[in-house]
Amino acid sequence: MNHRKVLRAAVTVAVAGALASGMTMAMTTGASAGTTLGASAAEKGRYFGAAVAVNKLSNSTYTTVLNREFNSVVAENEMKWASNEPQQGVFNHSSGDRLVSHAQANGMSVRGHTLLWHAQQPGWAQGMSGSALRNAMINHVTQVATHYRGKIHSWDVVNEAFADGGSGGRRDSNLQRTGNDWIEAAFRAADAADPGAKLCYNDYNTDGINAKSTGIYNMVRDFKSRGVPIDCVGFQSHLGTSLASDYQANLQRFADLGVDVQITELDVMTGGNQANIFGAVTRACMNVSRCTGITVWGVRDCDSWRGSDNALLFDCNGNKKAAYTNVLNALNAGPGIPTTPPTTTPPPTDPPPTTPPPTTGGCSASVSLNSWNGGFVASVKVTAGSAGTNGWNVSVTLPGGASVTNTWSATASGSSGTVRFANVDYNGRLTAGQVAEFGFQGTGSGAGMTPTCTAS
Ligand code: G2I
Repeated sequence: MNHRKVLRAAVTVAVAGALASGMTMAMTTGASAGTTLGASAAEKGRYFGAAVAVNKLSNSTYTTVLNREFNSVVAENEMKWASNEPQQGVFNHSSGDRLVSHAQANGMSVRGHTLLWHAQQPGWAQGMSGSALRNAMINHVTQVATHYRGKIHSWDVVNEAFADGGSGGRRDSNLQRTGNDWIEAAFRAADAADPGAKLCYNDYNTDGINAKSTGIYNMVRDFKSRGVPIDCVGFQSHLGTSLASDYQANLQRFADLGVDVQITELDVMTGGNQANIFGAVTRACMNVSRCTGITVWGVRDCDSWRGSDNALLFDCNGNKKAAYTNVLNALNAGPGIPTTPPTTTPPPTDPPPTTPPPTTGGCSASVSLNSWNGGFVASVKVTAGSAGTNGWNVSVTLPGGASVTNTWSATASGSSGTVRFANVDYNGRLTAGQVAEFGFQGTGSGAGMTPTCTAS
């Protein structure tokens, strides 16, 4: 995470500026008000981001505002399925990589948007169904999350899967028709591919307590109770001329389920209330300690998908609007995220492995499966015994007819029958009791696999 880096940079600049102007530095303990959105949010332990159209990074008005004001970015379109897997199995990450490089060079964190969505799918996927689509979808999640592993603060793993209106149920889509478990399968695959990223569910028309947000709330509660790896919920917040009075209460009820909440695509229709609504949304986030950041959906009014709505914080020349001032003031006035006190007990661990770790030497391995009709993703945990490991090998015998189609965080020898997985460079050396994770995807059934582990 780069927030601390940004904060340090901002503080250094402020001190240097004060000295240069001959001011006497009064080292008071009062909170110093930040002067940009990113620095002010960072002072409160949060990020403030913008959606970026990568081809605009060559526009200097655009980039000046982006680099000065924001400490987080998200690709407006370039990390969507149609953009980065235009043909099945052929990945093109060039635009997304460009954004990640820009972010890294400027101390910004990156939100990933989005691994799976019913819209902006490549043509080849639109025409698929059943287990072929389920396999393609899991492969997409795995490959993209693996490509960006370690570089993404939060992924929108699934976008807009709930229906509008009063049903509170799922939206019909080709993905939904592969089975209701497609969302949890996606989260499990993303978790296996990039265990360090926060994994979010993201949607719109969830700006208060309503049937749609309650449907999502129930899904998140269910996921948390069953150990499906979900870390955050994104509230897009494409807003009109008023804000639901229970906007903050809605964020809070999700936070109370044990997930972070993020405002992910904020923009507000122009008019008398625009500045007030921007301020109110920012205050609501600041008042929820698990609201970890805000992203606006574009930099300047004329960058917005909402065209003549003038829905953003800067005009087309890059000048700050009244809405900007309200947001900055709300960031500076808001409470910070409480810092977590140092823990003396280790954090809760995942369910115990099926094979208990050996008490001396060696290593043990356990597998958890996420299956669907015709395929599966296996997540394997390797636990070092009391002597630690320099390297490890895990052997798994697949049921007849099953085969491994891809592997992450390990190297596979063979693809059917007994398959041997060896550590890769970065996860072979484990201290006693330390755990490494790897995964593989397969076709057929993965039921009943019992891994055995040998250490070197
Ligand atoms: O619709 C607003 C947002 C709602 N939530 C999910 C977001 O991913 C979504 O973003 C918008 C982009 O801002 C638009 O820029 O998603 C649209 C697609 O549904 C994006 O529009 C597309 C156009 O439809 C394409 O014709 C165009 O080629 O942008 C593409 C790239 O400019």
